Amino acid sequence: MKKIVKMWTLASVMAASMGAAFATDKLGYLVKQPEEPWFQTEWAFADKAGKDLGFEVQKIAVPDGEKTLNAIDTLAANGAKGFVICTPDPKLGPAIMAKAKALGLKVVAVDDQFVNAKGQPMTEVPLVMMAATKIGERQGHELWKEMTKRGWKPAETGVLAITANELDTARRRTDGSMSALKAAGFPAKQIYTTPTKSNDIPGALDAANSMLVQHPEVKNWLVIGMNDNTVLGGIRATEGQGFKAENVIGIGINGVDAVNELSKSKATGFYGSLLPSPDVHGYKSIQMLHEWVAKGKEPQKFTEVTDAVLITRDNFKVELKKKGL
Ligand code: FCA
Repeated sequence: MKKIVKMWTLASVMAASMGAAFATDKLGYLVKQPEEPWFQTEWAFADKAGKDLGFEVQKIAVPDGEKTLNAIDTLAANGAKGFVICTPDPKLGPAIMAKAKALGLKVVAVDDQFVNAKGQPMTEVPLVMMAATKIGERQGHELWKEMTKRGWKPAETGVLAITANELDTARRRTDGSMSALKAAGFPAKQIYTTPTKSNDIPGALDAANSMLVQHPEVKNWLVIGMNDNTVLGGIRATEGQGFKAENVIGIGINGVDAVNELSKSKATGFYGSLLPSPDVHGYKSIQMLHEWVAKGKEPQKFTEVTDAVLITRDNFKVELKKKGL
Protein backbone atom coordinates (compact mmCIF):
# COMPACT_ATOMS: atom_id res chain seq x y z
CA MET A 1 0.00 0.00 0.00
CA LYS A 2 2.74 2.36 0.96
CA LYS A 3 4.48 1.73 -2.35
CA ILE A 4 1.37 2.63 -4.34
CA VAL A 5 0.99 5.94 -2.53
CA LYS A 6 4.58 6.78 -3.31
CA MET A 7 4.06 6.02 -7.00
CA TRP A 8 1.03 8.26 -7.16
CA THR A 9 3.00 11.05 -5.60
CA LEU A 10 5.76 10.68 -8.13
CA ALA A 11 3.27 10.65 -11.00
CA SER A 12 1.57 13.81 -9.83
CA VAL A 13 4.90 15.57 -9.40
CA MET A 14 5.86 14.58 -12.92
CA ALA A 15 2.54 15.79 -14.32
CA ALA A 16 2.87 19.12 -12.56
CA SER A 17 6.38 19.74 -13.80
CA MET A 18 5.48 18.69 -17.35
CA GLY A 19 2.55 21.08 -17.20
CA ALA A 20 4.87 23.91 -16.26
CA ALA A 21 7.25 23.08 -19.08
CA PHE A 22 4.47 23.06 -21.66
CA ALA A 23 2.49 26.08 -20.38
CA THR A 24 3.35 28.52 -23.15
CA ASP A 25 3.53 32.19 -22.36
CA LYS A 26 1.90 34.55 -24.80
CA LEU A 27 3.91 37.60 -25.83
CA GLY A 28 3.04 40.39 -28.26
CA TYR A 29 5.18 41.87 -31.04
CA LEU A 30 3.75 45.18 -32.27
CA VAL A 31 5.19 47.03 -35.26
CA LYS A 32 4.40 50.39 -36.84
CA GLN A 33 4.93 49.44 -40.50
CA PRO A 34 4.19 45.77 -41.23
CA GLU A 35 4.54 46.45 -44.97
CA GLU A 36 8.33 46.89 -44.56
CA PRO A 37 10.30 43.66 -45.00
CA TRP A 38 12.38 44.98 -42.09
CA PHE A 39 9.50 44.41 -39.68
CA GLN A 40 8.40 41.20 -41.41
CA THR A 41 11.89 39.87 -40.75
CA GLU A 42 11.71 40.91 -37.09
CA TRP A 43 8.38 39.08 -36.83
CA ALA A 44 9.76 35.95 -38.48
CA PHE A 45 12.69 35.78 -36.07
CA ALA A 46 10.48 36.54 -33.06
CA ASP A 47 8.42 33.52 -34.14
CA LYS A 48 11.60 31.50 -34.38
CA ALA A 49 12.53 32.51 -30.83
CA GLY A 50 9.04 31.46 -29.73
CA LYS A 51 9.50 28.02 -31.30
CA ASP A 52 13.00 27.58 -29.91
CA LEU A 53 12.22 28.79 -26.41
CA GLY A 54 8.58 27.76 -26.06
CA PHE A 55 6.27 30.79 -26.18
CA GLU A 56 3.59 32.08 -28.52
CA VAL A 57 4.04 35.34 -30.41
CA GLN A 58 1.00 37.49 -31.15
CA LYS A 59 1.94 39.78 -34.01
CA ILE A 60 -0.10 42.96 -34.37
CA ALA A 61 0.26 45.90 -36.79
CA VAL A 62 0.05 49.27 -35.02
CA PRO A 63 0.14 52.04 -37.65
CA ASP A 64 -1.28 54.69 -35.29
CA GLY A 65 -1.87 55.57 -31.64
CA GLU A 66 -5.42 54.28 -31.43
CA LYS A 67 -4.49 50.89 -32.91
CA THR A 68 -1.55 50.71 -30.50
CA LEU A 69 -3.65 51.23 -27.39
CA ASN A 70 -6.31 48.82 -28.68
CA ALA A 71 -3.64 46.21 -29.39
CA ILE A 72 -2.43 46.40 -25.78
CA ASP A 73 -6.01 45.77 -24.58
CA THR A 74 -6.33 42.82 -26.96
CA LEU A 75 -3.07 41.33 -25.74
CA ALA A 76 -4.15 41.62 -22.10
CA ALA A 77 -7.54 40.07 -22.90
CA ASN A 78 -5.74 37.16 -24.60
CA GLY A 79 -3.64 36.56 -21.52
CA ALA A 80 -0.33 37.90 -22.85
CA LYS A 81 2.26 38.85 -20.26
CA GLY A 82 4.15 41.49 -22.21
CA PHE A 83 5.08 42.84 -25.62
CA VAL A 84 7.88 44.13 -27.81
CA ILE A 85 6.98 47.27 -29.73
CA CYS A 86 8.24 49.55 -32.49
CA THR A 87 5.89 52.45 -31.84
CA PRO A 88 4.26 54.43 -34.68
CA ASP A 89 5.14 57.59 -32.73
CA PRO A 90 7.79 57.93 -30.01
CA LYS A 91 5.56 60.46 -28.18
CA LEU A 92 3.10 57.63 -27.42
CA GLY A 93 5.66 56.28 -24.96
CA PRO A 94 4.00 57.56 -21.75
CA ALA A 95 0.50 56.39 -22.87
CA ILE A 96 1.84 52.96 -23.86
CA MET A 97 3.65 52.55 -20.55
CA ALA A 98 0.65 53.72 -18.50
CA LYS A 99 -1.66 51.23 -20.21
CA ALA A 100 0.84 48.37 -20.00
CA LYS A 101 1.36 49.05 -16.31
CA ALA A 102 -2.39 49.16 -15.61
CA LEU A 103 -2.80 45.79 -17.34
CA GLY A 104 0.31 44.24 -15.81
CA LEU A 105 2.24 43.83 -19.09
CA LYS A 106 6.00 44.13 -19.46
CA VAL A 107 7.40 46.20 -22.34
CA VAL A 108 10.56 46.08 -24.45
CA ALA A 109 10.97 48.80 -27.11
CA VAL A 110 12.63 47.91 -30.40
CA ASP A 111 14.16 50.23 -33.05
CA ASP A 112 12.44 53.49 -32.07
CA GLN A 113 12.91 54.86 -28.55
CA PHE A 114 9.97 56.31 -26.57
CA VAL A 115 10.13 59.97 -25.55
CA ASN A 116 8.37 61.53 -22.54
CA ALA A 117 6.16 64.62 -22.44
CA LYS A 118 9.27 66.81 -22.33
CA GLY A 119 10.63 65.15 -25.46
CA GLN A 120 13.40 63.35 -23.59
CA PRO A 121 14.20 59.68 -24.28
CA MET A 122 12.51 57.27 -21.85
CA THR A 123 15.71 55.46 -20.91
CA GLU A 124 13.91 53.47 -18.22
CA VAL A 125 12.22 51.28 -20.87
CA PRO A 126 14.50 48.48 -22.16
CA LEU A 127 15.45 49.19 -25.78
CA VAL A 128 17.00 47.14 -28.58
CA MET A 129 18.18 49.22 -31.55
CA MET A 130 20.76 49.62 -34.28
CA ALA A 131 23.83 51.81 -33.80
CA ALA A 132 22.26 54.78 -35.59
CA THR A 133 25.10 57.30 -35.78
CA LYS A 134 27.56 54.63 -36.81
CA ILE A 135 25.43 53.25 -39.62
CA GLY A 136 24.76 56.81 -40.84
CA GLU A 137 28.48 57.54 -40.91
CA ARG A 138 28.97 54.37 -42.91
CA GLN A 139 26.35 55.55 -45.40
CA GLY A 140 28.23 58.84 -45.90
CA HIS A 141 31.55 57.04 -46.17
CA GLU A 142 30.28 54.57 -48.79
CA LEU A 143 28.67 57.38 -50.81
CA TRP A 144 31.96 59.27 -50.87
CA LYS A 145 33.80 56.12 -51.89
CA GLU A 146 31.48 55.40 -54.81
CA MET A 147 31.45 59.03 -55.94
CA THR A 148 35.26 59.06 -55.94
CA LYS A 149 35.29 55.79 -57.87
CA ARG A 150 33.05 57.36 -60.52
CA GLY A 151 35.37 60.37 -60.69
CA TRP A 152 32.66 62.91 -59.87
CA LYS A 153 33.83 66.45 -59.14
CA PRO A 154 32.50 67.72 -55.79
CA ALA A 155 31.76 71.07 -57.45
CA GLU A 156 29.21 69.43 -59.77
CA THR A 157 27.64 67.24 -57.09
CA GLY A 158 24.85 67.84 -54.59
CA VAL A 159 23.71 65.87 -51.58
CA LEU A 160 19.97 65.32 -51.29
CA ALA A 161 19.41 64.49 -47.63
CA ILE A 162 15.84 63.42 -46.86
CA THR A 163 15.36 63.85 -43.13
CA ALA A 164 12.89 62.75 -40.45
CA ASN A 165 14.37 64.58 -37.49
CA GLU A 166 11.46 64.05 -35.09
CA LEU A 167 12.49 60.38 -34.97
CA ASP A 168 15.75 60.24 -33.03
CA THR A 169 17.18 57.15 -34.75
CA ALA A 170 16.48 58.77 -38.14
CA ARG A 171 18.07 62.08 -37.16
CA ARG A 172 21.17 60.33 -35.89
CA ARG A 173 21.54 58.30 -39.08
CA THR A 174 21.24 61.25 -41.49
CA ASP A 175 23.39 63.52 -39.25
CA GLY A 176 26.04 60.79 -39.15
CA SER A 177 25.93 60.47 -42.92
CA MET A 178 26.30 64.20 -43.53
CA SER A 179 29.15 64.56 -41.04
CA ALA A 180 31.05 61.68 -42.63
CA LEU A 181 30.72 63.31 -46.05
CA LYS A 182 31.92 66.66 -44.71
CA ALA A 183 34.81 64.99 -42.90
CA ALA A 184 35.80 63.32 -46.18
CA GLY A 185 35.91 66.74 -47.87
CA PHE A 186 32.44 67.19 -49.38
CA PRO A 187 31.50 70.92 -49.48
CA ALA A 188 28.97 71.58 -46.68
CA LYS A 189 27.15 74.25 -48.70
CA GLN A 190 26.15 71.65 -51.32
CA ILE A 191 24.34 69.47 -48.80
CA TYR A 192 20.61 70.14 -49.08
CA THR A 193 18.22 68.78 -46.46
CA THR A 194 14.52 68.27 -47.00
CA PRO A 195 12.13 66.81 -44.41
CA THR A 196 9.73 64.02 -45.37
CA LYS A 197 6.14 64.06 -44.09
CA SER A 198 5.89 60.27 -43.94
CA ASN A 199 8.43 57.49 -43.68
CA ASP A 200 7.57 55.78 -46.95
CA ILE A 201 8.36 56.10 -50.65
CA PRO A 202 5.60 58.62 -51.54
CA GLY A 203 6.54 60.92 -48.64
CA ALA A 204 10.23 60.87 -49.53
CA LEU A 205 9.45 61.35 -53.24
CA ASP A 206 7.53 64.57 -52.48
CA ALA A 207 10.27 65.84 -50.19
CA ALA A 208 12.92 65.10 -52.80
CA ASN A 209 10.99 66.65 -55.69
CA SER A 210 10.61 69.97 -53.95
CA MET A 211 14.35 70.12 -53.29
CA LEU A 212 15.53 68.92 -56.73
CA VAL A 213 13.67 71.69 -58.58
CA GLN A 214 15.54 74.28 -56.52
CA HIS A 215 18.93 73.07 -57.80
CA PRO A 216 18.98 72.79 -61.57
CA GLU A 217 22.75 73.47 -61.46
CA VAL A 218 23.56 70.09 -59.88
CA LYS A 219 24.82 67.43 -62.33
CA ASN A 220 25.23 64.48 -59.98
CA TRP A 221 23.25 63.62 -56.86
CA LEU A 222 24.10 61.65 -53.73
CA VAL A 223 20.94 60.57 -51.93
CA ILE A 224 20.81 60.20 -48.15
CA GLY A 225 17.92 58.95 -46.02
CA MET A 226 17.27 57.04 -42.80
CA ASN A 227 16.17 53.80 -44.48
CA ASP A 228 15.68 52.11 -47.84
CA ASN A 229 12.23 53.50 -48.57
CA THR A 230 13.33 57.06 -47.90
CA VAL A 231 16.28 56.72 -50.27
CA LEU A 232 14.09 54.93 -52.84
CA GLY A 233 11.68 57.89 -52.79
CA GLY A 234 14.65 60.16 -53.50
CA ILE A 235 15.80 57.94 -56.37
CA ARG A 236 12.31 57.91 -57.92
CA ALA A 237 12.31 61.72 -57.77
CA THR A 238 15.65 61.96 -59.62
CA GLU A 239 14.29 59.59 -62.29
CA GLY A 240 11.13 61.68 -62.62
CA GLN A 241 13.28 64.75 -63.23
CA GLY A 242 15.33 63.07 -65.92
CA PHE A 243 18.54 62.09 -64.11
CA LYS A 244 20.22 58.94 -65.42
CA ALA A 245 21.31 56.13 -63.09
CA GLU A 246 24.98 56.94 -63.67
CA ASN A 247 24.46 60.44 -62.26
CA VAL A 248 22.82 59.31 -59.04
CA ILE A 249 24.11 57.31 -56.06
CA GLY A 250 21.75 56.37 -53.26
CA ILE A 251 22.60 54.03 -50.41
CA GLY A 252 19.79 52.88 -48.16
CA ILE A 253 19.65 51.35 -44.69
CA ASN A 254 17.76 48.12 -43.76
CA GLY A 255 18.91 45.94 -46.68
CA VAL A 256 15.92 43.63 -46.63
CA ASP A 257 13.74 46.46 -48.00
CA ALA A 258 16.08 46.89 -50.97
CA VAL A 259 15.82 43.39 -52.43
CA ASN A 260 13.26 44.26 -55.13
CA GLU A 261 15.24 47.28 -56.26
CA LEU A 262 18.58 45.45 -56.37
CA SER A 263 16.92 42.59 -58.29
CA LYS A 264 15.87 44.85 -61.18
CA SER A 265 17.37 43.80 -64.51
CA LYS A 266 18.85 47.28 -65.06
CA ALA A 267 20.82 49.27 -62.48
CA THR A 268 19.08 52.33 -61.02
CA GLY A 269 20.50 55.22 -59.00
CA PHE A 270 19.97 53.05 -55.92
CA TYR A 271 23.50 51.73 -55.59
CA GLY A 272 23.12 49.61 -52.47
CA SER A 273 21.99 49.34 -48.89
CA LEU A 274 23.50 48.81 -45.47
CA LEU A 275 22.14 45.59 -44.06
CA PRO A 276 22.13 45.48 -40.25
CA SER A 277 20.52 42.60 -38.30
CA PRO A 278 16.71 42.58 -38.26
CA ASP A 279 17.00 38.88 -37.36
CA VAL A 280 18.88 39.73 -34.16
CA HIS A 281 16.47 42.59 -33.31
CA GLY A 282 13.46 40.27 -33.62
CA TYR A 283 14.95 37.29 -31.81
CA LYS A 284 16.79 39.06 -29.04
CA SER A 285 14.14 41.60 -28.06
CA ILE A 286 11.50 38.94 -27.49
CA GLN A 287 13.96 36.53 -25.88
CA MET A 288 14.78 39.26 -23.36
CA LEU A 289 11.08 39.84 -22.74
CA HIS A 290 10.51 36.12 -22.30
CA GLU A 291 13.28 35.81 -19.72
CA TRP A 292 11.79 38.75 -17.86
CA VAL A 293 8.28 37.31 -17.88
CA ALA A 294 9.20 33.67 -17.26
CA LYS A 295 12.23 33.97 -14.98
CA GLY A 296 12.01 37.48 -13.57
CA LYS A 297 15.30 38.38 -15.24
CA GLU A 298 15.04 42.07 -16.04
CA PRO A 299 16.62 43.03 -19.39
CA GLN A 300 19.43 45.53 -19.61
CA LYS A 301 18.14 49.00 -20.45
CA PHE A 302 20.03 49.39 -23.70
CA THR A 303 21.09 46.83 -26.28
CA GLU A 304 22.80 48.23 -29.35
CA VAL A 305 23.11 46.00 -32.38
CA THR A 306 26.18 46.98 -34.39
CA ASP A 307 27.78 45.94 -37.68
CA ALA A 308 26.25 46.30 -41.07
CA VAL A 309 27.27 44.97 -44.45
CA LEU A 310 26.97 46.93 -47.69
CA ILE A 311 24.85 45.01 -50.15
CA THR A 312 24.83 45.92 -53.85
CA ARG A 313 23.52 44.31 -57.01
CA ASP A 314 26.69 42.20 -57.04
CA ASN A 315 26.57 40.59 -53.61
CA PHE A 316 23.10 40.95 -52.08
CA LYS A 317 22.00 37.36 -52.65
CA VAL A 318 25.11 35.91 -51.05
CA GLU A 319 25.08 38.34 -48.11
CA LEU A 320 21.40 37.79 -47.32
CA LYS A 321 21.89 34.05 -47.49
CA LYS A 322 24.86 34.24 -45.10
CA LYS A 323 22.51 35.74 -42.52
CA GLY A 324 19.75 33.23 -43.27
CA LEU A 325 17.50 35.95 -44.72
C1 FCA B 1 13.06 52.73 -37.89
C2 FCA B 1 12.79 52.72 -39.38
C3 FCA B 1 12.76 51.31 -39.92
C4 FCA B 1 14.02 50.58 -39.50
C5 FCA B 1 14.16 50.61 -38.01
C6 FCA B 1 15.40 49.93 -37.52
O1 FCA B 1 11.95 52.23 -37.22
O2 FCA B 1 11.54 53.34 -39.64
O3 FCA B 1 12.65 51.30 -41.32
O4 FCA B 1 15.14 51.19 -40.09
O5 FCA B 1 14.20 51.96 -37.55
